[in-house]
Amino acid sequence: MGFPKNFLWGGATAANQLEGAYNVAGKGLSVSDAMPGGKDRFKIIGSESFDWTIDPEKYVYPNHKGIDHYHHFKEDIALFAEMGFKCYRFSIAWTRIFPNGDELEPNEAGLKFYEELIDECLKYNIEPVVTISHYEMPLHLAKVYGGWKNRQLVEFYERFSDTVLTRFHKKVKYWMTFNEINSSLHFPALSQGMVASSGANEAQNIFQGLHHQFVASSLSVKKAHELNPDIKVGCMILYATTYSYDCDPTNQLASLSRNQEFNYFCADVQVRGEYPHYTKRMFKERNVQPLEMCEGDLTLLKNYPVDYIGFSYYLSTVECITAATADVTEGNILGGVKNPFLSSSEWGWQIDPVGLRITLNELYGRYQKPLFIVENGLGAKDVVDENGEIQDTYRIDYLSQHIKEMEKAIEYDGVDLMGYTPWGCIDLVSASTGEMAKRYGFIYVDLNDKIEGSGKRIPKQSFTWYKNVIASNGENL
Ligand code: BGP
Repeated sequence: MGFPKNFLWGGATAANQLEGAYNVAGKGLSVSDAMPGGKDRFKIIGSESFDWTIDPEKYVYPNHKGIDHYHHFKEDIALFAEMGFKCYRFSIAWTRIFPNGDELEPNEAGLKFYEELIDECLKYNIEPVVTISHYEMPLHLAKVYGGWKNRQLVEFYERFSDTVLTRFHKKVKYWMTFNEINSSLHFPALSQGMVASSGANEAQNIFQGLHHQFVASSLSVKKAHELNPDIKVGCMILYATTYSYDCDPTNQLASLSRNQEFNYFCADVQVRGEYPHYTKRMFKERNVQPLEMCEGDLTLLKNYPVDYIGFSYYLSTVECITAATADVTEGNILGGVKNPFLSSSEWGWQIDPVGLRITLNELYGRYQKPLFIVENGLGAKDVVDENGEIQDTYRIDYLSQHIKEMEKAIEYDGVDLMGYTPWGCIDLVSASTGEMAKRYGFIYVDLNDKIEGSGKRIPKQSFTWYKNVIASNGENL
């Protein structure tokens, strides 16, 4: 029993974080290409007011080189195959297909690259799982159009999405429209390419941008199903289970609101096809005026919901509004009242395997559609020992504890879980820090934060462990 026979074990990456070759074969600049590594990065991704006019070509930013997967994808996919991957989640860089985003014709060299990558996966019977847009929208669309708050983005995304769906619909069954669509509530610059317009209400822009993304996502679902009714298109939510600090009803209500607004708002629209009831409260509290919509938008959302719920899960958070002095975890990306029952990663992300079982139950109970954990993992500073090996037992512990909870959710709770693709299955540039030091992989890549080094790939201890997990369909943890 336990995991279903056809369970999709695999790993996940994103083009901007590993491909490198940022200006090769006609590729344009993306918002990620315009971001430095290190401390400055967090200021940018969390702010709507980043100055996109700084010329990224004058600097060497980490995403420009990544791990040069562009030139090493065959070697990397061979290693995934050696681990026994059933699927591989990656994204298509929008800027390889439409370098500026507003062209009418796609760049054939970009399409060809992904065709080869997909064929390489299929060669090993690895099912490709494609994210259409993962933090790599064309910089030109941010600079000139102001990002997703501009309705024109729907048309540009639709052209991009139609192009890749049309080209690859016979080879790729699983798709996702936007990576962590709700992350714009935290990182509008990275997620929506937002540029501040003077005096504008940031929340107004973010929700307007989200509406445009919802419409764009439904258009993708429509197109995909027209091309091939068997295709499954998912949403992708950044999910962080949020607990109440204590049983004070005031904190309980606050955590309920937090879960609705952060974890469910986007999924409610994308899965149920309509804006949820608490939109009223959210907009009122943030002084968001009614969104601009075109005729037919709401019908489109209703008619073309997603087929499954993809989500990332790394941590849980605590909501507390009554105690002004609650302890806080250092550097927690999602704001962090400390949970005394949990430990944290070096970056303050609170490790919570049971929270994953709770999440699976909450999501399945709410939507009754298949779930897919498309990101999970432990960022850590791995060390190569004197024998040239990486003994990442902490990562094995983290992953095995989460897999055990997944199994309970399937076996005892009856949740329909399609697959599991741990994040950064090969070391890559971190999204929040822009550095290599925060590693997630089963495969070590010999590069430092300045992307200097041999680039050599070395399987870690977790590589063999995960291979056994997959071979035993989750029995040998
Ligand atoms: C998610 C993103 C990924 C990835 C991951 C880990 O939010 O979808 O792109 O990077 O988090 O985050 P980080 O790299 O900041 O540790």
